[in-house]
Amino acid sequence: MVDARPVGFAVTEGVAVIRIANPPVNALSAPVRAGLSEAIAQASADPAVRAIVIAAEGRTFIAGADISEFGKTPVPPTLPQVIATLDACPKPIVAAIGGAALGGGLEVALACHARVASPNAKLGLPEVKLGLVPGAGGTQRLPRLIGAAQALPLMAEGTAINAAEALRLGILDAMAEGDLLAAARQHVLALAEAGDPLPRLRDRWDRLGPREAFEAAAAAVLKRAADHPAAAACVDCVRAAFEKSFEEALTFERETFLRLMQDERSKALRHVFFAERATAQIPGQPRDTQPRRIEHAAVVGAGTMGGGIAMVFANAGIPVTLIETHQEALGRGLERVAGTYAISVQRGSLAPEERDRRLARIEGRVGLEAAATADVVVEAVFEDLELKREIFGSLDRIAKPGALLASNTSYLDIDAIAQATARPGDVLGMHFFSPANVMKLLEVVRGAATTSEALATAVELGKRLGKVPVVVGSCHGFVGNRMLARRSAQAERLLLEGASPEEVDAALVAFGFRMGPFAMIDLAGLDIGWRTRKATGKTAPVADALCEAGRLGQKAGRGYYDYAGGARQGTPDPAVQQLIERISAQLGIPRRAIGREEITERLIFPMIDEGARILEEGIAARPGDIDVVWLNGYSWPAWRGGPMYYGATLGAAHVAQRLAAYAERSDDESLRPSAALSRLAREGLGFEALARTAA
Ligand code: T1G
Repeated sequence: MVDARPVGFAVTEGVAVIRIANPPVNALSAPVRAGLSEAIAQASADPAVRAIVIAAEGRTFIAGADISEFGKTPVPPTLPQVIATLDACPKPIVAAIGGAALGGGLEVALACHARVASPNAKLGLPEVKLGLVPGAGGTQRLPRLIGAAQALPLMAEGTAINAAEALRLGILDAMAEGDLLAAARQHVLALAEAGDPLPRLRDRWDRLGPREAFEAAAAAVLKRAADHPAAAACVDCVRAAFEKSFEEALTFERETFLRLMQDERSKALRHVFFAERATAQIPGQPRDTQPRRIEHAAVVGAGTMGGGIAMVFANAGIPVTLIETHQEALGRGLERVAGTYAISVQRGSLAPEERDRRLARIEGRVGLEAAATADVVVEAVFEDLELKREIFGSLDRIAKPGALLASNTSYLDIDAIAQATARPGDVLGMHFFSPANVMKLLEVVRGAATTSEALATAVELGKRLGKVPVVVGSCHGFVGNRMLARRSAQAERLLLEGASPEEVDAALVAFGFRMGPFAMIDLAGLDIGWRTRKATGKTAPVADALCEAGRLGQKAGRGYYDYAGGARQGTPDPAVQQLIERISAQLGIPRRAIGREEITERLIFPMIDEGARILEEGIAARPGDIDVVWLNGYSWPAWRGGPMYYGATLGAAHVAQRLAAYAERSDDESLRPSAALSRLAREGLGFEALARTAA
């Protein structure tokens, strides 16, 4: 009978096993910290106990501090207090690490005298991903175990390493091939019998390694951490190991941790952590819905997207049939896939034998009949509704019963596609983002008839493919592209009113994006948007004029910018400025100098307004889902939390007021705040209020 408390205690043959059981990931919540502290004191005082093992139930060791407690009043004992108890224990303690030992979980293990792990263990200090530094001794103990120069990058990047690497580095003392607990007991008894003074990391100043090596590692971190205060703070904490006593350095680390805890970036990153996990809860879905088993996939269309999607399945170990209508198109598609893998092999990011295994999982076939045995079929053909309806009509006849039928369409009506079949319940959108084998976001688009089981299958499959699946409703552009359209419209409008492409791009880069809208369009190619606008009867005067002038972007050597000599970095082109000014004049739009604040707000605030409409229409279930879409599909800066999180920090009233002012100033009705946003502003409500109203 497992003790109801989150920490169990049992003594057998002189070894006290302290067992943490706090599902799902043994986070160090207040009850766990209290239980751990009591158990260590009990074991220390018990004369029958010669040695101690700390173990954990379930699939992880300890996933770290309980992030849901952050920002609340700390409940003693704090983790540093628990770790101080461990550190003061007069009896040998070994950590038995099965699964993940992350953050505070690794810090607990580092305070033990030794660490034994199973081969599947993962160890790391990921606090920096939450905008924090390790706050319970990690910045002092890890450098005293493996050297400061090796420890710093691990915590500054927050990467998790596997057990083999941890053993090689010296974080682990032994690997348990079989019974982990037995191996840990054996190790700790050997420590007890040796009778030597117990190894204490606090005393291993000698293991820090050369200061110069640390400073070189620090310089490398600081070069990459330009706008990442937590990574820079890791440098300061580890440097303290060279300059302060252990206790003083621990105090410095704790002060740094608590300061960063209050930082807006950390709050945003903690929001992202939970928002990304909340997307797995599909709105209105019975939690016990069982996803179907996917063992074989088919992808229809061997173009750029189809080939990329086939790679996603192959990379996840799922055999996939890549289907085309003609052999030559299929051949081109397969060559493109092989070429993409070859680049990864050349870069050293993919071993040749793994490349071969993945390629072997991709079978090229001509004709839709090849989809007959697939458990999931992803259509990735040209963005033409009639063509897609025709394909789904055929798939309805060919695909096996229960197969998931998905379209990769980026904006077309899923219901119209589903109605081409007699099984609309099995039809949904799986909108991958280009390049499909790289981008994390997967919009799972639910049709009116899509069943819960089909949705659960697509979400489960998305996670298995290494994607971040977000369930969205069907409308033009779903969530991401629908909000992008608002930003793109304003980007074009700002050009016509007097801003230059480089001023617009610079504003978004200063906001935190890696690239501005025009550099991004030049990279992707102006013809993609041009084709969509022509198909939907829309216009964008500047973009259309550039396309008509053959300025299709980097691939054409010029777009919004000039890429003379095949340059990757575009340079402003006076011809573009003249073209813009000419169109402004033709449209009778007066030009003026536009400041950065206005540019930034006119790019970002319409997206927030569109997000409010999306919530009210029920196209997204939660504001956080919209944030996850933009973080994983459009490189929204994670330390700003996402468009809806950012909007919430400003308040709906502020956003609405600014939009109304810009609408007046620019005489642009598209800037006027929507009814949804105006209601929130009037009633002083948060964006989640809209999600509740859209049942
Ligand atoms: N605190 C609270 N809840 C957590 C949690 C945590 N540390 N980690 C996971 N969860 C929840 C998560 O929200 C989800 O809940 C469920 O557990 C399953 O998570 C002092 C201060 C361990 C690799 O950053 O990386 O220690 O949605 O879906 O895919 O220096 O969870 O089911 O309700 O991710 O199997 C540092 C974060 C904290 C590790 C497992 N630790 N967690 O992955 O499950 S800061 C981390 C993970 C710290 C100290 C500092 C992963 C995992 P729900 P999941 P998974």
